[in-house]
Amino acid sequence: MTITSRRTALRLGTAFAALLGLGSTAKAQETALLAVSPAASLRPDILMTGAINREGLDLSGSWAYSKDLYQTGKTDILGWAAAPRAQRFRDVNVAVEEAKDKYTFFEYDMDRGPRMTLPGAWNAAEPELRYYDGLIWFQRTFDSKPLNGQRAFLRFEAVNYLTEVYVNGQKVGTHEGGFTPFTFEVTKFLRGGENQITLGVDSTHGEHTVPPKVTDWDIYGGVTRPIRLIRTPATYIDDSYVRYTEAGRIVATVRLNGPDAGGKPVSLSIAALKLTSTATTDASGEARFDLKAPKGLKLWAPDAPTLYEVTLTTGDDSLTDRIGFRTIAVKGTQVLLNGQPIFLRGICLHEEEFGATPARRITKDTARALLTEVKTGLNGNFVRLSHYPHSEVTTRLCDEMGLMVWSEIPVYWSVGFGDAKAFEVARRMMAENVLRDRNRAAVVIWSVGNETPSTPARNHFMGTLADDARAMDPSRLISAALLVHKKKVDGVLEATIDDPLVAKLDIMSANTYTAWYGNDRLEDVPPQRWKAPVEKPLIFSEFGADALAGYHPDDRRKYSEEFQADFYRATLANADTVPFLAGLSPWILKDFQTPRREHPVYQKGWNRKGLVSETGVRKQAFGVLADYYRAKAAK
Ligand code: GCB
Repeated sequence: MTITSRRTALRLGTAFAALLGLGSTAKAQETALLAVSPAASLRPDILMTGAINREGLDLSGSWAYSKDLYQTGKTDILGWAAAPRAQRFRDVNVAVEEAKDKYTFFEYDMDRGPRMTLPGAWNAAEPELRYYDGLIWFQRTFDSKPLNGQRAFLRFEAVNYLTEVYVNGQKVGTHEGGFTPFTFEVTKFLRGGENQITLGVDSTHGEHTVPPKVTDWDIYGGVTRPIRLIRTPATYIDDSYVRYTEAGRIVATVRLNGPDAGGKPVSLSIAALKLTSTATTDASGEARFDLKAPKGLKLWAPDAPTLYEVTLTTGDDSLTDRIGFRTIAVKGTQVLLNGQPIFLRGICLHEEEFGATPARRITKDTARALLTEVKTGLNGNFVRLSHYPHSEVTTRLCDEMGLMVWSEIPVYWSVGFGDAKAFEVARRMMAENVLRDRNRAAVVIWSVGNETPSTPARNHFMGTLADDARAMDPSRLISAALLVHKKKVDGVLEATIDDPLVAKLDIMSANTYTAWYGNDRLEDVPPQRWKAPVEKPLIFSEFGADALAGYHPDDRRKYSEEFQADFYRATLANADTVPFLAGLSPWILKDFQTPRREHPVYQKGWNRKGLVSETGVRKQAFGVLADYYRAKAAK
């Protein structure tokens, strides 16, 4: 399929599925809508919100690994249980066992196998793993001191995609989803001294997964974010949700986990505001605070991203977080931050650090390098963290640096909208994302997905996600990057947002590539008309054109820096004509890796729509957008 026909297909909704050979699936989806379990059932038993601020044993470093493309460590031939000789998670020393008896043999040995440094996607670890898409086992040991009544947890910030966790040969749990944190209690699995941890990580995607198999980004399989062993008292603070309301109040919900969770005092204090309060948990372990915000409180905003240290204490457990207070709302076609209209001067970002061989190694430094280009380079105040939850390091840095965030889950293109498994996975992912980041002032928008064809099944699926997000966090806005219908009326392009999902959204967002995909030309872009059925703000959630850094042919053709700059000029001129436009997040800050893009001259495995190259070289369009945002900021 050509790119043009893909675009057309996307615009035609179900026709897209037909083109991908999914016609019958799409039809089946039309018939029955999936049952919706209560949102409360999506909440993991253990959340450990803010775990990043707890002390812990960091398991980053060298791990043994074993490739297992045919999943022999999980199942043997004909679907039988895996043969013990292939079970990588066993708590044995293979060489010692082999030495005992000449008939004993194994078909793996983690100790004598290769090693990889984690965290970091495996793509970049070894040339032979560049496009590996399957199961890999990881193993290491760590020491644990006696727990003496404490509890122990393994906290995973993200593993892509399906993870089985074993401690000392015993299965601890399974998690699906490549971008959200999960925590397993391992109190009863640990022993004093040396312990072994094994992970089976399967990167494959298919009809039940979120995202689906085909995306426009790299595989990035493996352990992409840190893993830590965390200890807590028997009863500890598992979750907190602290926010500022339009009525000028600081409202918080704190949830304890443990044998003494009910009827226990919890204190909340913000030393810089001289604010301290105590509340007692109810029988379910939840304490609520509703306090008048002191006069001196400085609200968080991109120009002044004030954060306060908020400390929660109960019994022997105490947790401090840096939290900003602000409100976000829509009024008519405007977005209001702290009650004032604000234009979102943004850009999209994939989770990929600068460099020729990225591995999704997001540290404070690699995240800062990207975000500084947005904040000071482009004069931005907003990032769309597409198309999945990015590292907590990034959202916390956005809090610090003053960048509003659009946070999204990978409900992307042809997810199985009629598939109960995909529905459950997506809903859990949304819960894990919202519950992780609802204390981040920077996060202003939860997005329920990107470029999905409108069908009853999809509207139900994504509408439920919008309801879920609102139920868990009524203090933020909901959006989704939508497809728009375009046609020429009297020779002028008309783009209409007529997606029924809009009813569930606070902000309409449109991905628009007029004059890149399709047959339209640059001169068609500035006069393009935008129509919407309702009075809501619109964001251009994507627009962009590929350009190879350093490519300057005389005729300003596609793939040249000049074409990309002209494309930006044309689309920004069009943006200026849309009265209900409240923001922009063009596609994209940096060129990024994707197996979809294999033009041997211009792409070579990279989507070139970055305003900077993979190594950070700015293209001409960077300056066009930076000037536009500078002028917007001055207004
Ligand atoms: C889109 C997708 C994004 C792609 C981009 C492109 O609409 O949302 O994931 O990478 O277009 O470059 O085509």
